[in-house]
Amino acid sequence: MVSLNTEIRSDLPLEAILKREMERQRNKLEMIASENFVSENVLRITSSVFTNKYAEGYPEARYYGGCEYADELEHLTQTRARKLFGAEHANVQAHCGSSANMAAYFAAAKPGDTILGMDLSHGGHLSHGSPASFSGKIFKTRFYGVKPDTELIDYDEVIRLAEEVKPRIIVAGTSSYPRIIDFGKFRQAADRSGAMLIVDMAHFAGMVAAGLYPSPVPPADIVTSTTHKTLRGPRGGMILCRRVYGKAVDDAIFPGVQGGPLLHVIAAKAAALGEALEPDFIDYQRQILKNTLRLAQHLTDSGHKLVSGGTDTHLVLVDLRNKNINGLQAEIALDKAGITANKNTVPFDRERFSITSGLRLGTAALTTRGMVESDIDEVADFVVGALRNADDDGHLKKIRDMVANFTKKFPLYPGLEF
Ligand code: DSN
Repeated sequence: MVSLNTEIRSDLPLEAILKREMERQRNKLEMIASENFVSENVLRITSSVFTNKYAEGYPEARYYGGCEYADELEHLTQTRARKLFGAEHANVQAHCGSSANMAAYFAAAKPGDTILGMDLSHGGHLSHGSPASFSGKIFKTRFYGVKPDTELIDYDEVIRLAEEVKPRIIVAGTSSYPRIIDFGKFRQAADRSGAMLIVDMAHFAGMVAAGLYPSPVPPADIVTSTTHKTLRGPRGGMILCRRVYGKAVDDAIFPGVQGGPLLHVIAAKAAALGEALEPDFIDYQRQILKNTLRLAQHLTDSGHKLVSGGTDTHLVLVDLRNKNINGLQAEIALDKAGITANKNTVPFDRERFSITSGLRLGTAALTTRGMVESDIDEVADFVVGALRNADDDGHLKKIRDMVANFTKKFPLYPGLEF
């Protein structure tokens, strides 16, 4: 007879994988700028019974019965998202950042219309018009970038291109740009060209929530985000917009792009948004900024060139072209030393995306583990040591042992098996 499990059956091969992943997260330094560690509460709620429920549609307008608590849940999550970001309308169903962006584009444009986005190799994102993504296949695309001398966004070029191309959509938002974006300039470009302004705030949403980064809500018409980066929620997406675009955005997510929402993830988004509304979330974001500045200082002092010369955010982008090592080699060396990070193109990079000349480093996850500036001093020593000794496996192993010892000071999910 097939029945509901009343006890948890052991599945040894699967459990072994989960335990190894837990140990990896515990024993290594997580410096991927787009990753974080959710609270134990968010982790618990991500695996709630809402994983069992279908709820296609929206509160009070579902295509399934039994959605009364799903409705309450979605209302609560929307309310928290609106409150946290001061938005008129929130859609919390997007499964990820790319589906949030896809829905935002469909709400604002028709296939074949033109999107003006940031060049991927200058810090943009695949879903901002890259020919490799749906965005570059469905829409016509043009790109702006950074200035060669300052490596800051060339706002004059944004305005000039907007006036020339008359795009339907201008996308502002980045995945490896370490500086604050001037949304006022983008609004100006949108107004002059009659475009809709969509801001993808995925990377810096946590800082926006804390009031430490200028809010795009407004001046953007539509704002998309993931919920798992600096916002420190479950893996997922979200869209905020002016009320006037609410129906178009909702229709674009469902039935336009997605089917049933992931209610268990929406529940976890509610928990994370609740945490972000607490005053200590501002302290957390402040500490991220202090930690990144300290990391930037160490890297600069040790002769590493940082794109744009520094950072205003949770990440730095190291330009390795003066160091006789490429991004891939750096990523591998750091990994051997117990540090997880990713290779990344730098502006005007001549290397392929699979190699790159840069290394992106973030501090959001380290800060969640409780690290402050004095800890970042040690982290920076590990990073610089690994970059300097990238060919020396013995040295990298020594750093890895030191890292494993160091991370013990910052317990991660104590008591949890996986
Ligand atoms: N892949 C994410 C990042 O690492 O920035 C963006 O989607």
